[in-house]
Amino acid sequence: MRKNIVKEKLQRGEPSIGTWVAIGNPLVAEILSHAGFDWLSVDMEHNAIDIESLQNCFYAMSTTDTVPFVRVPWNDPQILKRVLDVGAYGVVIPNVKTPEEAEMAVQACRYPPEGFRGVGGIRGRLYGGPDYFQKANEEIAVILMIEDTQAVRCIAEICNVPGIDSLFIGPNDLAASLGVPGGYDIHQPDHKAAVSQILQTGKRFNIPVGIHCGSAEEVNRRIEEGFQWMPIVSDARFLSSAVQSAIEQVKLPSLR
Ligand code: 3PY
Ligand code: MG
Repeated sequence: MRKNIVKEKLQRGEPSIGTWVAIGNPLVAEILSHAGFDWLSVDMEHNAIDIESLQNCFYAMSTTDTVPFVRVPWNDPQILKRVLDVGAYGVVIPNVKTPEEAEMAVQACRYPPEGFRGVGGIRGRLYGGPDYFQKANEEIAVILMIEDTQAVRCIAEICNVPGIDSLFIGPNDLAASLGVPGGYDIHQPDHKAAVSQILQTGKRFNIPVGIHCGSAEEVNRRIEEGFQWMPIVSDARFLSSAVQSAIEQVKLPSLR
């Protein structure tokens, strides 16, 4: 089976970077996959992206070595089964709040005996290789999002669940659940304390931790702090900031 180079980096303690595919267009995904990211994560949680668009984005990414990840809409075994069957090499599962939810998420992504993922599908094997069924449990990365105070309170119990490849902090939902303003790179003290608690507990259990970053500067600082899995904003955000900055620099009289 094709190796999951991002999972290998996680296991070696190395950082990797990607971005969110929010637009859901295969050509956009293809352009991004040629840009040099380690992975791209198609965001089905907050965008108009269905399973067929996901598969088309995965086709586009497979013109490069960029590893195909997806953030599913929710922690739902039916959805997890389908995104894995169309070739996801990593799944990002939103808002996992308890060890029981963590266990269900991991088991939904693993074939028996480690889990209860159903056997079937075509593209996983076409992309991964003929021994997909034998090796998928080893290669597929399961990333659980920690973005609620309930999860922070039981973070050690969540880390005790076997088979988690990384935790990943959603700064905005975590801020909402703390009742503080959202954004990236939040310096509000309660938010910083929660982020630090998740990172330190992950380190104690030898589980990598990631966080969604708002800029390359933030990524660099997060790497220094020991974070390992970092999306930088999204395709939509990259597009709009490049367009805004170009328009601001044009010196047409009407735009001055
Ligand atoms: C959040 O900030 O809540 C996220 O889910 C980021 O991906
Ligand atoms: Mg979130």
